Amino acid sequence: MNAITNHLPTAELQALDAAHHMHPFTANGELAEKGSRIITRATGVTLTDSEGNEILDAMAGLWCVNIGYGRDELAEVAARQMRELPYYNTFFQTTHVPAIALASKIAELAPGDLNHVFFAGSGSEANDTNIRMVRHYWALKGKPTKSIIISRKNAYHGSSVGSGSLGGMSAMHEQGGLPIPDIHHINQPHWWAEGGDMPEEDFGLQRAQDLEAAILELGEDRVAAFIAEPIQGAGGVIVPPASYWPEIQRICDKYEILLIADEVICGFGRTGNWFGSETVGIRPDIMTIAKGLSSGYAPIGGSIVTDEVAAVIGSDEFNHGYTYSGHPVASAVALENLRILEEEDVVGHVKNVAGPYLKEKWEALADHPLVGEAKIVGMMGSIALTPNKAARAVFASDAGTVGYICRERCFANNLVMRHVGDRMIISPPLVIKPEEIDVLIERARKSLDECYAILQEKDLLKSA
Ligand code: PXG
Repeated sequence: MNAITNHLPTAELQALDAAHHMHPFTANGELAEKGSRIITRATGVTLTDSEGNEILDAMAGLWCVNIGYGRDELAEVAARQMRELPYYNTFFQTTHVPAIALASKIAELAPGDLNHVFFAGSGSEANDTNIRMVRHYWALKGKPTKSIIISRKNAYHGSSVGSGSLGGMSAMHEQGGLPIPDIHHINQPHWWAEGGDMPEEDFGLQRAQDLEAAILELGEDRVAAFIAEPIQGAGGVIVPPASYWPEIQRICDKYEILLIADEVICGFGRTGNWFGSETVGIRPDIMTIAKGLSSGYAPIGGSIVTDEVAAVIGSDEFNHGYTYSGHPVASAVALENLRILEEEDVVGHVKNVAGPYLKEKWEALADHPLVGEAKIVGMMGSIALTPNKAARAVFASDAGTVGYICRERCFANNLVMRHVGDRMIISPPLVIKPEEIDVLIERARKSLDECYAILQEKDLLKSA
């Protein structure tokens, strides 16, 4: 351990943080009491905190540091771009080289005729763009009544008023007057939690057909689009049954509903292909991108749209845009990130090396007494904690109580593994090496053992 000394002592930093810094998705009172963990530097898959602890980051920050930490090339590019042109906008018929280069590169990487990019500063902003774009698209096609966007319960599409409305998180809808009008949520394809006695594939089909039922109920002439993550991330890494996506595609085709794939987490290699849409076999009209686009080194997001959508939107002035749409420094950094992903065949590493290796070890966790199912696609995995595997039981304690205990054990064992309710999730940097995967699994198993012992001690191993 090498303590970092070029900053104030941890306790002083924590006091200042508690006094002045409002954290996202955090009970700020609780945090002030406990003191936040302060991350000071990182390299590869390893974070260092203000006390010199070295922590394996199995979440790649917030699902975003695809190429790993500490790549100097990105810092060099950012510095060069800041010197040359730190800012200019892309409004009113102007543009600049980094935005041009990045848009062309994305068009080359994206499947099919997804050839046009509208830039934003984040995934939330990009999804807000999508709401306005799909509604405007149908208005331009002479069908202004088509304004409803169908999404799913427990989806995450961002935190702004628009994207938070698209998302299906009830705890978010309870605050600040969400959702906005004309957003409709259908059930998610979460077999473990909601599948009951149905075989998994039948359930997947049924949940896809909920889309058709919603379209028929709302009226085909009212529905503009369906939005979904190819594999739900923040909802708990929920891998849909194989029957789900082909049926969704059929329904979107049949009723001419625009399909928006939210690739903010799945995009840029995480599922073993460049895009999650390729992994699940769909042909979206629009893709939302962010996170892995720059590996989190700079804030940038966007919407990739097909030739047809771009032609319709381009037939009029689209009164929409952000000061930082296509920001030159963020664009240059993203472009360098894509160069590394491509030249170092990071996507191939996920598909052929790290992915299969992690899958084998991850799925073996299902033999742990606390683990019900272990699901994984590429570099996104989840395990369901349960007091009774055979019954797929949930704990008698409030949802998240056990997950939180497990997460605390992970943290104590220098592993960042998140919990969503009583589901544990990982999403490590794509460049993780087999020997680092061994460390990840060893720490995860140790944390599960410790969690199990705590549950026994506190008599929490009871089913609801
Ligand atoms: N779509 C998806 C699928 C996401 O996962 C967003 C959109 C919004 O992106 P921005 O860049 O606006 O945050 C996300 C973001 C979590 C967590 O707790 C997940 C996200 C963000 C913050 C926390 O898992 N995903």
